[in-house]
Amino acid sequence: MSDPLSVNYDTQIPNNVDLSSDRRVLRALEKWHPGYLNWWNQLIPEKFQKSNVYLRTAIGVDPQGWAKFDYVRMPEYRWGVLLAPQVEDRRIPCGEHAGEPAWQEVPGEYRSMLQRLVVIQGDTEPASVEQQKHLGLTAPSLYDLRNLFQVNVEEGRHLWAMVYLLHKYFGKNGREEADDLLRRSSGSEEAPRMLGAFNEATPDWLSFFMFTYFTDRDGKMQLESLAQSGFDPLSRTCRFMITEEAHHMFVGETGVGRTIQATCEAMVKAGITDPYDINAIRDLGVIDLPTIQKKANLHYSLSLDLFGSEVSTNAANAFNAGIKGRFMEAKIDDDHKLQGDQYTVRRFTKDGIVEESVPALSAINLRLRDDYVKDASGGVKRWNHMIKKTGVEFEMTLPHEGFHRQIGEFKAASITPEGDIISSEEWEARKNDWLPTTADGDFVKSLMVPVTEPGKYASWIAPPRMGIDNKPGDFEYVQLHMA
Ligand code: BYC
Ligand code: FE
Ligand code: FE
Repeated sequence: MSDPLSVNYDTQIPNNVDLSSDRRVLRALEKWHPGYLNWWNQLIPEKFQKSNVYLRTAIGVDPQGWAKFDYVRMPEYRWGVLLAPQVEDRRIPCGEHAGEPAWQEVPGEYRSMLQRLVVIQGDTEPASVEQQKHLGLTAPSLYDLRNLFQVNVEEGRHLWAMVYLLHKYFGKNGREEADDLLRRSSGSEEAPRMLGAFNEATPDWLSFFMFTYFTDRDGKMQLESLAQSGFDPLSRTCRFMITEEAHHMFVGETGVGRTIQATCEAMVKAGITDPYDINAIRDLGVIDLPTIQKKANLHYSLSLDLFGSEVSTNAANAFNAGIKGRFMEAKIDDDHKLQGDQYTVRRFTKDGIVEESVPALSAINLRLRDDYVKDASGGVKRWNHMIKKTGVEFEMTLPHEGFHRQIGEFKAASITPEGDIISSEEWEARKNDWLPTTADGDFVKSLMVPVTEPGKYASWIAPPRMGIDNKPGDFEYVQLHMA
């Protein structure tokens, strides 16, 4: 048995799960591998495939020093199968089996439930790369281009992570599902991705930053809850994925922050004090704050949909089975079973939005979403602090939970960002004030010109405060292949 903290490169697929002595799974993965490479190579424009990108690659799962940075050509990236180290004597943390030893094999009675969750998780990973496939062509700097590709290769690795579980633990069914993960594609008519937000376009870099801030954060929350799974291989897989996820959200938070910074600085320099003087602000080659707010409204509401219905028997069953836990389950001070407990849900009724107490088990999705909202508000505070420091008067906000929803309690409702219920006619008349219009999108797109000189940035975004891996400001993060 190899050292579980380091990665074994004996096989084509780097791993810390001893693949070289697990012939059946190794062969299945080797059969899946060419389809994966084909998917990757068709997706990412060729000139980037041939470029040298300064990427981090996971070389172990020790929290101290798990990654190494180096120039890589992306098709040669070592996508690996990495599980966090096994915790000795780990117990099922929640539900009716709480306290029993964690499962090392799939418990038969929960097989289909587990497989469904692994497939949904696996489906989102390649979907995000598909959504972002055009962005390389308009990167505002080599620094940002590198960050895009870093996120992309890691989402690719996350797909590998789920495919490994399908091959290892779910037999023929699992292998078919693994193939289907490469067959569906984002936005496709015939075979779309499974969850709503993953079929939406990511048309420009501001959307990319909003996506990595808001939607990757749903990823973090879902992974946190799957990391609590009583099915130990899933728990260990997700624990390691969370380590990588932090950078994705960093890219989002700093990307939005740098966009805001460039706007505010340009406004101050030009002596514009009214953030709604949109044409004058746009003439400066920056994105006006109200448009940034609209993009945030869109991506936040799409991301809330990813938590499923507030009240859900699927979620209750998964928690009760010990398949999915709550955020920070182990740190919560209760019996971890929730039998007889209550949780407050905001429901949309004919009397308006009312609070109702429901069995806590049924409100697991909402509880995770409430934790998400707290988590997502941190960056918004930091953006506002940044705006304030420039002297511009504007505040970014997160819209009401009922705003622009397609899943759950509020899907039939028309609700303003402030939380007021309005008629569908009024919604139609006012939605352009709250969500990006075609014209907003066209304007943002007009700013999306590639900047490829090291250390230079497009007009609409400020340079980062620090380089990746402590590199200097003019570091050549991508050595572009010149065709
Ligand atoms: N779109 O009881 P309900 C990430 C379906 S992101 C379409 O309300 P449940 C990443 C649902 O499937 C994290 N359909 O919900 C981020 C069900 O259908 P069936 C991804 C939806 O099951 C950025 C029906 O509605 N991981 O990693 O309790 C970049 C009723 O469902 C949607 C996971 O999501 C939707 N938004 O909860 C890269 C974790 N919502 O079965 C990567 C795994 C619900 O009746 N998934 N439906 O046909 C889950 O835990 C749960 O499936 C969900 C839904 C939380 C998604
Ligand atoms: Fe991911
Ligand atoms: Fe991610």
